[in-house]
Amino acid sequence: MKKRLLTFVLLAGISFAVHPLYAADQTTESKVPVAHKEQKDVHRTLWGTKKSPYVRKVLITLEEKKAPYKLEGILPEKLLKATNQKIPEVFLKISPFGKIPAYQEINMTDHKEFSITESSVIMNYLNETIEETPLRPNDPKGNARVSWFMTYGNDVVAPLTYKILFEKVIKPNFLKEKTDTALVDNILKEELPVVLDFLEKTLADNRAWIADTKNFSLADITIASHLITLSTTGLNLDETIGEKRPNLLQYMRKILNRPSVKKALG
Ligand SMILES: N[C@@H](CCC(=O)N[C@@H](CS)C(=O)NCC(=O)O)C(=O)O
Repeated sequence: MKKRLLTFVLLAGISFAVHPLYAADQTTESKVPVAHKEQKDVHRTLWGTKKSPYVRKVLITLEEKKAPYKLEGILPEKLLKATNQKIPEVFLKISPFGKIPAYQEINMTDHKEFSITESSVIMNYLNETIEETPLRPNDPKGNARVSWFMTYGNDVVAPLTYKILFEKVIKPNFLKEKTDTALVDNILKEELPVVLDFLEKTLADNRAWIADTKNFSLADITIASHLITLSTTGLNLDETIGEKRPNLLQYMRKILNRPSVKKALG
């Protein structure tokens, strides 16, 4: 019964999670005023593990922003419980549902604390409050495309890649349950190819970045973070994408070579 509840909650988490041909006058500045001074003396802590695709999204964002931060290693509450580990009270304060990632910052000037969960919310907050390397374009259309691909990544890509992670890694290693290999095979043969074909078609349109922005954006971080999950489950990412999707292959290689991504994965 306990196991069933845990499985349900984890799967519910999935559904929560679940996306330079640009106008010449595109600037890379965020329209949202940046709280420069306020953000200078801020201590940031990210709670989670590098193995989580949602934590990965925030880690890459922090690295792109060149923002100092501390990664406080922790598993989600459900997995801590399943493995009889202590759940720090402070973690539940900043992450009321015990999910990761959870983000916390302390302003060292006035000692005020702020915390928030939900990977996309954290990413947007970091982008709005840290001036370095804007990760959303300034024009409304480009910005809307970034939001669209972030949503597609979280609502369509992640439920598939996370299910594979759940079956191949979480179930055998944490829940002591067997992998449903038929389910994984079906995702790999039937469901994932539809997503990969869509991404290939999108990139074949001669665009450098998934949301057709001039620069790397939160959309790229979202899509790539969820696809990288495949390699953390023991699959070969290149082989899974396949030679018949050359644009997606090249796109993922380009992203995997970014220092921010290397650091987030390292
Ligand atoms: N929508 C959330 C999803 C986060 C999420 O589901 N994280 C997983 C770990 S990868 C988790 O904490 N699962 C435990 C749970 O669902 O209780 C986000 O984007 O941050």
